[in-house]
Amino acid sequence: MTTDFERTPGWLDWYAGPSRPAYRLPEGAVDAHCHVFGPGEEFPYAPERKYTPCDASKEQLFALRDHLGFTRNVIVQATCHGADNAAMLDALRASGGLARGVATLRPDVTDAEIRALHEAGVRGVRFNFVKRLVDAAPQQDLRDIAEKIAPYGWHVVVYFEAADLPGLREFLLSIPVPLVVDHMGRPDVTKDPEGPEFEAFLDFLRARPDIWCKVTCPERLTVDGPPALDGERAAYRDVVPFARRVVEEFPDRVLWGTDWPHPNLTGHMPDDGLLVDFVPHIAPTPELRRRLLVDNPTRLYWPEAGRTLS
Ligand code: 0GY
Repeated sequence: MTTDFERTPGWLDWYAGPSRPAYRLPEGAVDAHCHVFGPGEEFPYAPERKYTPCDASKEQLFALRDHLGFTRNVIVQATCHGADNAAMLDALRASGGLARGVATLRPDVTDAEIRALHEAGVRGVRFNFVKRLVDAAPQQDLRDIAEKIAPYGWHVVVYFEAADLPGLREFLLSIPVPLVVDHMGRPDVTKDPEGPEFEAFLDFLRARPDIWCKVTCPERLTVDGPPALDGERAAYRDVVPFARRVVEEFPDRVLWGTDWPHPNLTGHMPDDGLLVDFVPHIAPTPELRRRLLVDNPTRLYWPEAGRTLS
């Protein structure tokens, strides 16, 4: 076990000074998947964590939001903070209503605690099934949590890898609230985007009209590596056909976010400006981009404001 002051070996610092995207984000765009980490001295990392990140504060996140041209953030609880949502809540409170949150809960959470989280801006709970990040939770615990959040209109964010979908599919489809899938269920992008594995994922999205998908994390999924600055700020090309299929088939149920500060990347740390430039490659029309970046996340996280929010 590492201490708060020893980072996991191989961990890279987040990319300071990202470029300004060539693609100009539409007014009201939401970064619908990002994190805050610590600072560890104020918000200690969880004893059960599988990695220790570098600190990544709310001030740094809000500065990135403004630099890239986003209006709002959805801050997702990461496993290194376990079920202690304090750092995320602190960021929500400091955001002046410009951030919503996704929490991690224990099954014994009380209704009063959920109500307080809702008032602070939490709108979802995350179930993480990625084995390198968490020990498996009993499905009954997850069912209990889903039932407790249902009256608040929250959704469940699920993070799993493509190989685990067949075993999880039935359980996930039985969860009685909307689902949001992180990072397209982590497809193996060396496989055919029209092949059986990704088709099984699309079939999962087709199974219920309230399953949403984050078409995020080309920097995690790529095997070709980061884009070369070849004059057109090239996208993560091997990931594009996967994300584009999802955007085109489910234009009203897709979300996008940076995943800043990119936990657990050891190969390369992405330039968030270049990540934003991935978006026009996967959402090729202004209408698709408006839905992906503005309408869909606003409907899910700020439904009271609808499209009048600017
Ligand atoms: C992500 C991805 C990762 C980490 C976590 O909660 C987490 O620690 O989700 C990952 O390592 O793939 O979206 O933050």
